[in-house]
Amino acid sequence: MNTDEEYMQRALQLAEYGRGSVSPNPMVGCVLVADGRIIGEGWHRNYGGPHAEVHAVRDAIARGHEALFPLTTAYVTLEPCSHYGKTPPCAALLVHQKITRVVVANDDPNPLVAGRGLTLLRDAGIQVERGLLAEMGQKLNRRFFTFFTKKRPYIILKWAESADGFIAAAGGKPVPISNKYSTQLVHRWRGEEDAILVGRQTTLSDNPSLNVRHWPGTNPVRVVLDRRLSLPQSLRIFDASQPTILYNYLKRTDPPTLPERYSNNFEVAFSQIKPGNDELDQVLSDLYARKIQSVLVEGGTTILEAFVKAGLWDEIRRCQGPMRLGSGVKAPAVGGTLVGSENIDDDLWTFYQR
Ligand code: AOF
Ligand code: ZN
Repeated sequence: MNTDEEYMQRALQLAEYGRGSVSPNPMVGCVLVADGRIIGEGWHRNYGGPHAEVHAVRDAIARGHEALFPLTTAYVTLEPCSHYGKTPPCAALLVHQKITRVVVANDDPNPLVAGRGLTLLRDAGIQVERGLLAEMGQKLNRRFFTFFTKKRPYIILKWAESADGFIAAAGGKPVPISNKYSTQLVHRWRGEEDAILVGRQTTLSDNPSLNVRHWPGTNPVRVVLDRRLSLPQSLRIFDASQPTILYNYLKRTDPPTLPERYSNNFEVAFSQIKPGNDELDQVLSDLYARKIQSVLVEGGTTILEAFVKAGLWDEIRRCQGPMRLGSGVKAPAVGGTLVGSENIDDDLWTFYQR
């Protein structure tokens, strides 16, 4: 006989199998238990596909355990949904199958659900318990939860600095600071987030592609702050190989009325912001409206510092390379709580959370 906690742990483990294929949906797992044993298991496998509860119910039926449903507790990592989305409501399914008790880790912050799933269950006389291993569930779907509760993408700041704390040489000249294994890691991270953001100066001096090359993965949306639209079209960000949004003061235009120099480039979208102290908020609100759940901020210092100062970040991933530069552009100061560190060859990575 296992405890509620152990079953929820199993549900969280199942949820994890959805990583990489369910976004922007959350990873969700479900375990059905009757008579002290697991009669069915499931997880949300891919975006647009059946939810965790549906897979678990089907699994139990396939194993011939349908008759046990009136004795069953469902352990679900997220509040069962109440809406007709790409699939019918999971809460209705559990009611229909006469499940007697439902234990959830987290409430669903999606306004389409937001408590209605639990109400639907309770109204049908099902015993509902919330918050079991809630912290683990929060961590698992931290992008999803941040997006809906803070109405902005989950923000990860990432940079590499020299052993003596410089992010670039004097004059902003880029110098390779981290090793090739760190680069590979960064490319993996790029594939894990919806968007990647850089400023004008970095775009001009590094001419970055902002894509995923050294690891399998999906390219993120490129987000570039180019207030006066002064970046030359010869830069890689204009190569139309992946969606790119340019935040600027000048115009919000979309094809086919793009300015002449961008006219062949339909992957570039323009989004207007107004000059002011809240420019980052404006950018983040627009990204939220575009349903971008997470953003990796890759620099440069001015942008990174602006995010740090405004308290607009959720994670910092800092790489310290072995060499000393002696002078140059100071790296931003880290904040928050140190949550881990890792040596990758001669690079030291430290991870912070707010
Ligand atoms: C559940 N079980 O396994 C998941 C849920 O577009 P849809 O129909 O797939 O709905 C997506 C929303 O449903 C998602 O934003 C979240 O609120 C909820 N996800 N709910 O009961 C699941 N993945
Ligand atoms: Zn559902």
